Amino acid sequence: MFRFLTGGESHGPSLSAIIEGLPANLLLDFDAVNHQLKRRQGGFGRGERQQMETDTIEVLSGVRHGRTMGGPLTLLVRNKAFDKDPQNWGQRMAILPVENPPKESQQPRPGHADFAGMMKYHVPDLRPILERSSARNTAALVAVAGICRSLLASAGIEIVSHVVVIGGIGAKFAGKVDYREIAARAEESPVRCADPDAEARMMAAIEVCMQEGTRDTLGGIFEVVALGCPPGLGSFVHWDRKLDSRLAAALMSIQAIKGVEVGMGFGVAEIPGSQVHDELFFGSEAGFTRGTNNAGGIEGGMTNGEPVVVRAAMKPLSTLPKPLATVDMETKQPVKAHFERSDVCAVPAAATIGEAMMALVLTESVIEKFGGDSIEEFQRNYRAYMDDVQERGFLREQA
Ligand code: EPS
Repeated sequence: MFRFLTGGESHGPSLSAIIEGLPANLLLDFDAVNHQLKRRQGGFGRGERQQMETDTIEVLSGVRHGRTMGGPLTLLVRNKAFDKDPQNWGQRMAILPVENPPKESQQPRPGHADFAGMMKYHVPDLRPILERSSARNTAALVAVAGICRSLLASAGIEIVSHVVVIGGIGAKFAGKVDYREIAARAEESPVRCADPDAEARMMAAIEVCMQEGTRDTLGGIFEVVALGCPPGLGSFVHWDRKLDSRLAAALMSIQAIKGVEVGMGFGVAEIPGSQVHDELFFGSEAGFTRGTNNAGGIEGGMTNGEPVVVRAAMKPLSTLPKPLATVDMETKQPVKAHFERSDVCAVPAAATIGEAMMALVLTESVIEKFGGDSIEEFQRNYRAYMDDVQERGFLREQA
């Protein structure tokens, strides 16, 4: 069984994770994990915090000579903000009691976890709520997923992403979509958008929100695609074994995500079934093929061999530079919401976090399907299954 937990606060000493259930002897690539962490920190519209951090992992257990040993992996991503500003965060986030802790905000941000969190955890200020609810924790998730990508690669799975909307400005693609090409173009784009025209307009919109008079935040939509998934990941037999249900939960768990679509998504409500479902063909060269992929690679809660396509909508960040009206939790007087600093737009970063969440779900699914205590056993099981599928006419070359 694959499982993991993360720990850590945004301004505490570090983020951490313990991962269990990866097969032994899996060769890891720590540079590749650090590259994923760097991608998460990037994107036009990110704030000052990212200039303070250079997120990298430290591995404290479970690995020997670059390979997993079968026991739990312990990972650490240090918060440089904590070390760089010990006077401030050393006091605010001290593990041991301090004599005169600095006064903290009691002015919850509409849209953030602050208000409900203060009720739920019976605390007098925002600090304990904003620290753990912060999207900073996604660095730990990206680190875990970065490790998992080595296992996914051994099962032929690659995960890419791109941004399709920022602040209402949408990318347009003509003709058949080549996801690798789109991902390569997105990787070069400051807003992770593969359409140059939309990219320019998205950046202009973010720039407007950076200006003093018009300061604001912007949301958007990103698309995450898994290429090379073997057919049959997930299952139709129970609600919690359906792959689309797991992916929706995983994507929805990212801070600020308000909607998730699989394939054609909400578009299926607009047109008749004859235009929605992906017809099946067979050719002696190509094996089974489809003309379309409106299902987003998932039918009956299982991968069908097509690219798995998921989109998520992110709301504009609720830490607003021109704060909204709120109420001081102590005095009950109307005040402006808490603001220290914020990203103007984190949609490009969220796309890479979406990749990570998909990687975590697919890791769980491939381990369920192929199992094995060692990577050798895992790959034997994978190959035996794929040989069987291929013998029955299925070729898994994907667009
Ligand atoms: C983030 C770090 C945080 C926020 C952001 C994500 O840093 P700080 O709180 O020091 O500015 O910039 O967190 C949120 C969006 C949030 O809602 O809390 C990061 O590393 O991604």
